[in-house]
Amino acid sequence: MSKNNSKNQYSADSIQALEGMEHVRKRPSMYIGDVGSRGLHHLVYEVVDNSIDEAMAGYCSSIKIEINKDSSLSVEDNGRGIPVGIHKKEGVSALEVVMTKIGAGGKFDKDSYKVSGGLHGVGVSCVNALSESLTAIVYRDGKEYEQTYSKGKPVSAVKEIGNSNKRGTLVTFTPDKEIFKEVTEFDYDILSNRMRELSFLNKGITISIKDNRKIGKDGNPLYETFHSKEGLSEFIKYLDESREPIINSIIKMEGEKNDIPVEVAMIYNSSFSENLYSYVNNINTHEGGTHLSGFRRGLTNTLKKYADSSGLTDKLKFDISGDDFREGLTAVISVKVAEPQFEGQTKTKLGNREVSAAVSQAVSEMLENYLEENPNDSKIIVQKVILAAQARNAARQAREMIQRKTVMTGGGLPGKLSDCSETDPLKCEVFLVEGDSAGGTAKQGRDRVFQAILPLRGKILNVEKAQQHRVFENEEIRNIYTALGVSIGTEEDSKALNLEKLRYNKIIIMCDADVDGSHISTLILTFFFRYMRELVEGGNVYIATPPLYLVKKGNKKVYAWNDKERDNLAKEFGSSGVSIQRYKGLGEMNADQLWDTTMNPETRTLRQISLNFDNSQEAERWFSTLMGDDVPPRRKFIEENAVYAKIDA
Ligand code: 0RA
Repeated sequence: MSKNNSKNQYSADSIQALEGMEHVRKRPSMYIGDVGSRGLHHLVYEVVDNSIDEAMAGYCSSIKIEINKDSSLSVEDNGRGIPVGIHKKEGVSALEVVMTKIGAGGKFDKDSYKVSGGLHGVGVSCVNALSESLTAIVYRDGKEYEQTYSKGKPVSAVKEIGNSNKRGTLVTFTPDKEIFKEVTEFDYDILSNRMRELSFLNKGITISIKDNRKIGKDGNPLYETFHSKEGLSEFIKYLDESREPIINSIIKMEGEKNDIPVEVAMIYNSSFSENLYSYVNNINTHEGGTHLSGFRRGLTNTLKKYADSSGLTDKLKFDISGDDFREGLTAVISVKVAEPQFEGQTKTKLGNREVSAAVSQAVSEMLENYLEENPNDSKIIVQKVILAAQARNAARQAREMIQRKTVMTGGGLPGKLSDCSETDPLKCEVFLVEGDSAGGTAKQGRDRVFQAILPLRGKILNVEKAQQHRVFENEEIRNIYTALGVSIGTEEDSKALNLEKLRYNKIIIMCDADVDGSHISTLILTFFFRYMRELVEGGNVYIATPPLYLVKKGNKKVYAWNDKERDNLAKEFGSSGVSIQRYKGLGEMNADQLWDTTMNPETRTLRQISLNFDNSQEAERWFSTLMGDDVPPRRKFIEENAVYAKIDA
């Protein structure tokens, strides 16, 4: 760099800034977590967070997201607009500072209460650094200003490009394909789910999302708009849409405790599962932390006190545990913390000690009031807790029975399991097959070295509707546990899994390719989702995809997996002499055919079931809709196989 070239006379600060931006490009994962799908979508959240901050400060009411045809993405808000005047310290426009200086964010605006922040709170400059191009447009003071950047570096100075009566900021960026090598396209569903969530967490803001790449049936681009007037209580309604509430209203509170803004909403439903969602500065704290433990403590203490004083628990012969207070509970906890410390493997566990007491106090006050004012509901809750405690006690006995049995028989495998000869679990897979007859074909067709077969009898128990002890008493389910080598439950955590002795790396659900078959797959998946979630999260659970048709002409035989493939093949084969065989069930195929189409690792297609932070909430809603209490749309969902479309990798 020539010293005489005045354009290149960077101040010490801007050299540092440049280095910061280059560091982001060198080590993107340090800033956005990863460079896969999560990281890509994280870019959007980072930009949107700035607009949310502007809304929280009271200056912005609308945020519009558009996925553009060229796969860039735009975020527009109607806030004050990022200032464009010269920044005193930096000597360039404030806009340029915000866009090119790591960690600049809105910090120079002391009044703004910046808490939303991305997962790492890195700001929009980081998005800029990771974009092959980014354009920022600011509408302010009757004017429209623009600056463009490439890989984080300004391509031009801030330019006034015209007059405007709008106010706000519009950022359009194209993620850099040199950085995001695997996934470069934004996923509408991922983004819209997050926008819905943000609208519940920040009531009053209107957030819309439009996908110009996808034209819907009405000829318009895919579009949704989210606006929540009530915030968390609407969130609860959404989460529990297909569950049946057992109390009259949603219990909620909103306020500040020790200067920490705390918002909580909860309800009890007739299900047996616990659904807690906790957020810190709008970030889903998947691993929980001090706010969540504060919530649990507040809930347990208050309900225990109430139950004891009600006399309803006098005759109980066993203790009520923390779990019992949360059976059938759906709750959302949202706190704002000025300097959050995130811990844990995925940095989604809140570590700030002071938050625990704040939430615990807030919850105790909220619940005490509610219980006092709603004696009928209070009684219902206490009775539910007692039932949960009784069921847990029964489940413990059932579990101890399994454990005893396992010890006595030296951990014997279920008689129905046809095991493989390989002993390294990493190389082994097990097929869970519907029915004994299909099980027989699979047993003949498999490679017995590394493939095991466990036939399951008919429809397995719907665990969504059953109490825990019924699940543990169920023979088919016990066979799954023993075959997989997974043991269950410790005294503290009745659903804790011990996966150390997992016997197969791949667990493959293989059912008929018809309505009944997909119902059975869904039942099995529900079991894994509720009772062996770690295996789903770990990517160990798969669904086999048997073909629907065999299209034949002479000695040409080709399989088809759907109607379109079948029709295309028929066309390709010519008009006459084509025969089409529809497989009604796995049992109709012979062993060779089953091997070729569905079991042979070289030729089969497995669908890996995936579950991560981005879709766990949706999965939760799907399973409760599909498998919970009677809801009309359920059957339709199952028939359309929608569950696969939604939760597949
Ligand atoms: C700093 C100061 C001011 C606004 C903003 C930042 C701001 C940043 C973003 C990012 C996206 N949308 C935004 N909207 C506003 C306001 C200073 C003033 O006008 O007094």
